[in-house]
Amino acid sequence: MNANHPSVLKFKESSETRPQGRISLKELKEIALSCGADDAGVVSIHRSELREELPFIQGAMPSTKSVLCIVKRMAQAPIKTPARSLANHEFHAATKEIGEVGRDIVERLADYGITGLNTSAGFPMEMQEFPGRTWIVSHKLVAEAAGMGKMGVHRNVIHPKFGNFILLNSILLDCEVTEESAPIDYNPCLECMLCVSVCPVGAISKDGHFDAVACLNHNYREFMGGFIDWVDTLTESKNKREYQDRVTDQETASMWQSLSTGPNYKSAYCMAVCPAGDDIIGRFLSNKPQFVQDTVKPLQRKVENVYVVAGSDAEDTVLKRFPNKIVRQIASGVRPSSIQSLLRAMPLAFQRGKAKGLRLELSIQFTGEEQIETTIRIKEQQIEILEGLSPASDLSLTVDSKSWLGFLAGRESLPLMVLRRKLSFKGDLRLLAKFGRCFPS
Ligand code: B12
Ligand code: SF4
Repeated sequence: MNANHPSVLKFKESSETRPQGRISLKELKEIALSCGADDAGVVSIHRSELREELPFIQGAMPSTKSVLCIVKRMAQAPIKTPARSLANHEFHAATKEIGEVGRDIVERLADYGITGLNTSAGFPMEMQEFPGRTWIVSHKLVAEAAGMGKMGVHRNVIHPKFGNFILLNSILLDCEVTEESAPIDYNPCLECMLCVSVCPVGAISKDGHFDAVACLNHNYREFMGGFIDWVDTLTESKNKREYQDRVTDQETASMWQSLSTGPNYKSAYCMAVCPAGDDIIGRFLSNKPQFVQDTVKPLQRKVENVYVVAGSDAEDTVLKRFPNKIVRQIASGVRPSSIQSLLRAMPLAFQRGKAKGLRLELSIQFTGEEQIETTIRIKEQQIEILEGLSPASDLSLTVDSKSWLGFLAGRESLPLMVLRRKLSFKGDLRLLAKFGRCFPS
């Protein structure tokens, strides 16, 4: 390198006036608010709450030392109305806005000699990881650590003042901040269970269990797995008539709308009815029956398509609790691309309603491309994925990993796999059907 290069000389001369890459919490918050955030907090990446996020944060920007969480309020009325086109308009507008707020903050921080990486509020995400973790940083975990609220029964973060009518974004910073934000010392969630009562697919349970796959299948019908399933349906249909038997014109037009204007959610009812937060709670506390009448009932009574996988807990919920809604059976479109991702996804796909009274242990030795030994235990409507092979299992399989993924995707059959020596077993193979009922897809 030429030590007398003009750029090198200029850099050396500026050592006195150059910004030092330091900032206080107060300054950082002021910048965030002046750029349009409604609230903000900052935490070090070494905070215990972010332990599991650390590799992903450092993967995106290795020099990260702290993370700034920004909050953007959303308008309540469009989210509460049964007209989902208006809710979607609000979600898209607020997502765009919070992304731009993040960009502006990053630009301002450059004046302090600080590098910031504005992560994505929603999409785009790292789709090569699908159906695994596609997001870079979990905004909800950063928000909780940075004192921006707590997750309620419905798993959305509830801000103490704005309630759950907020979107979140995280900005990775290459500087330490003189002082950190602290978590709030109570949960704004009132445990009123209105979110439980309104979710059309029963994704939210009183005991805190969240059926993410049920939400994904219905709410995200026109994104990700839902889109894959639509493409499968389109390509599998022999002709126009068969396609029209499976997909209504309204559904095709809705898919066009999602592709052209941004993906449209089908629900978000849990967010619509949540009365928590200082700015929201008044209307609920002053007249609860009226609040339910105005906010909850119109969503429960709405006649609409609800997308569920056949044999899922979600299907049972719609049939039992929402006879006015129309059950549309779909496939999840989620096909694990490796045994590792399959094992990670199993607890998410597990339908505890279908596991009632079931006590089963299955051990599988995967061979070939992915050599993994695992035992899957279903007991008391819970699932456990253990390392290694248990000798006490009800059924033991030895199976070629690639063939097993092919079987799950509907490309391979069990009898042929046995004939071709891709699968051998000890125990009653019929138990697989009982096991499979807990994972409808
Ligand atoms: C994955 C994801 C989803 C998934 C899973 C939801 C969830 N509870 O995590 C699905 C597709 C179901 C979803 C739906 C919605 N989401 Co979302 N989503 C995310 C995302 C990308 C990551 C969430 C996360 O951190 N999960 C991990 C942990 C912290 O969450 P958890 O609840 O403890 O864990 C559960 C799930 O994550 C699940 N899980 C674990 N691994 C995986 C992997 C996959 C592929 C899936 C699907 C689920 C899953 O298992 C856990 C136990 O049930 C964030 C954006 C981001 N980059 O952070 C937005 C985010 C959480 N979503 C948001 C919103 C607004 C929604 C919807 C309202 C969208 C809509 N308009 O309908 C619904 C609400 C559903 C609900 N009640 O949670 C907001 C929430 C704002 C707030 N106030 O908290 C976020 C923060 C986006 C943003 N920029 O503001 N979402
Ligand atoms: S609707 Fe009620 S139970 Fe659900 S998150 Fe909000 S306050 Fe908590």
